[in-house]
Amino acid sequence: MSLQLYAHPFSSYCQKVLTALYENGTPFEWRALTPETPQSMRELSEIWPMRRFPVLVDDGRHVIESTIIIEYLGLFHPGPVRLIPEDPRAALEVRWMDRFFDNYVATPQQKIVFDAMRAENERDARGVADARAMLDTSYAFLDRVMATREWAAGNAFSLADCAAAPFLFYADWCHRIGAEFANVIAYRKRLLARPSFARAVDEARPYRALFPLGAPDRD
Ligand SMILES: N[C@@H](CCC(=O)N[C@@H](CS)C(=O)NCC(=O)O)C(=O)O
Repeated sequence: MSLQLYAHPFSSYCQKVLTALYENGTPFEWRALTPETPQSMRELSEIWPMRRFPVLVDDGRHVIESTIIIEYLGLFHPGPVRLIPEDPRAALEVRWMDRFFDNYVATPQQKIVFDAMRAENERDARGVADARAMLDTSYAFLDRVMATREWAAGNAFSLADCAAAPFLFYADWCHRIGAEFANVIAYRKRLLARPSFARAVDEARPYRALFPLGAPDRD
């Protein structure tokens, strides 16, 4: 099999790529970054010294960054579901919403999680407060966008929804989406019902104890 994915099932960025792979039933080999397979982490360090994941390897070619991996899959391993529209104008909206979810949902959400993993005396209270404020701003913005859309960039499921699914999933665990943002809550539910993302969530269930803030008893 030519495609190998270095990933951890509980990682949000990995779930973003897994959702894209499952959308198209694209076959790949797991290189799981779990304690049982330390060799995979050693290989990842050699491929990508930042040791961030996921990383895709295609017949020896290294593809890094979740968005680039999904773009790459669309170009070199396309399936029936087109996650980036052919029309460049429509694609621009998809790419913009993908950036929105990465920069303004995943980044503050990761800040809160990584802070909770630090020793008490190394925590950054101001940074976490800023991250929570950014999430509230993002929820409010997204609520207006989703008032007229089924999926993040319109009527078709896309790259932007692959990003939104895990990022809103964990953002809500870190900083609950307020009841006033009914469109965001409904969108998050639609994402959870999408079979590709539901599969990624199910595969990650055994790892919920790893969530540093304590995983809520839902989803
Ligand atoms: N910009 C990267 C972000 C990847 C990322 O932050 N992955 C997390 C897992 S969700 C990670 O590698 N964490 C390990 C670390 O920070 O050392 C992407 O889009 O792939």
